[in-house]
Amino acid sequence: MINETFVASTPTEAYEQAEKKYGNTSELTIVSAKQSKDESGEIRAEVVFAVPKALFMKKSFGKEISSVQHYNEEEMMLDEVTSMRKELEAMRSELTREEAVLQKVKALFLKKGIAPQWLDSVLDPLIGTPLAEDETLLVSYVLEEIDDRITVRDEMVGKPKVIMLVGPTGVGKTTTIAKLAARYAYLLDRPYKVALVNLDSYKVGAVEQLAHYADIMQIEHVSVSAPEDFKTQIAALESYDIVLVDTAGMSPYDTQKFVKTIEFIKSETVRDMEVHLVLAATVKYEDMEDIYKNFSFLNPDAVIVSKFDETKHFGTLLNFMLLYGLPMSYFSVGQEVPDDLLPASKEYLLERFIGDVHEG
Ligand SMILES: Nc1nc2c(ncn2[C@@H]2O[C@H](COP(=O)(O)OP(=O)(O)OP(=O)(O)O)[C@@H](O)[C@H]2O)c(=O)[nH]1
Ligand SMILES: [Mg+2]
Repeated sequence: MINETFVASTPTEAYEQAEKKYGNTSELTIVSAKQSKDESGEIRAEVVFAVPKALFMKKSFGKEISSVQHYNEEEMMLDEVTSMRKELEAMRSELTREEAVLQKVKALFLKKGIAPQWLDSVLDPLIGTPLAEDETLLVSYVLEEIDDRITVRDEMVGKPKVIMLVGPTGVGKTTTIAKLAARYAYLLDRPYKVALVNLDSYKVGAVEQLAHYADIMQIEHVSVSAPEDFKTQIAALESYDIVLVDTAGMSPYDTQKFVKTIEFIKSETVRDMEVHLVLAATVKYEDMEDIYKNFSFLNPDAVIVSKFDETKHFGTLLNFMLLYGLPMSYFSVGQEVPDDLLPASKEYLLERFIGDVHEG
């Protein structure tokens, strides 16, 4: 309750003032009433009413004090909740947009044959960055990452060496050996002295296939049937700049004998020996791991990509390079000996891959 004093010349007038203010006086209680004379002798009546606080606030200031407070608090809270909700919605829509862009780009590269683990390793750190909001930028970024991570091995013909080609059956090892022989012997800045060694003796017709190329090119050619003879043969070819060794194509399930042969040869050979794994560009995703398992014991120095002309899709091949980090040395781009061989080039491969990616 609030004690409110009404002053008038008579108590009746004071009462009337109270009545005027509050409409009716049923909620008011008279606390006191007194009459006195002021200095000029005028009568002065003072009536004090007890007025309920809410009523007093309402009639004096237009609003009840408690409802003013409530209104403000409620309004402030409501405002806060609304703005928080707006912020959350903005964040959520940003996240869902980012997520959608990331998923779309990931799906695109997955479809092209790039492994999910590799894609995650590249895309995850980008969550929350502006790159993740723009599909075109993100695609370019992934392509640049691929470009950064694949490598090419320079053609090093400066010093004498033995180059052995290994790889699955029918990928083009013998054909590539013939192309390389022609390249080194006739097509570079100067002719190199080249010899061919055939370790492929347990395949019918293998010796003849290589001998045929050697005869046409008039290049020295020997065939080794027992691994133990290999060392002697290589030593006998010491005066040659480049000795190219053809090996038997092995199905992934038939490698034991081959493994023993090559391990023996690697440990016995005194000259520098490079091992190039021949991998067809048409390699199937499911076969990749087996191929790597079967040939990684030889620590291949590089990969020769064959049958480049037989596909438009290079994702699986790129995936192999990304996962195993091997450099590429040559691309075989057709059956023609010696023309269809190129030194490996990232631009050449990526140009084709990018074309494929943009086709969607
Ligand atoms: N289209 C195309 N065909 C190729 C390429 N390289 C090789 N070939 C063909 O693939 C087939 C097998 O080639 P080879 O060189 O005998 O393969 P290989 O790896 O020596 O085979 P094995 O000794 O049996 O393991 C032949 O018909 C070649 O002409 C290429 O780059 N593109
Ligand atoms: Mg062969």
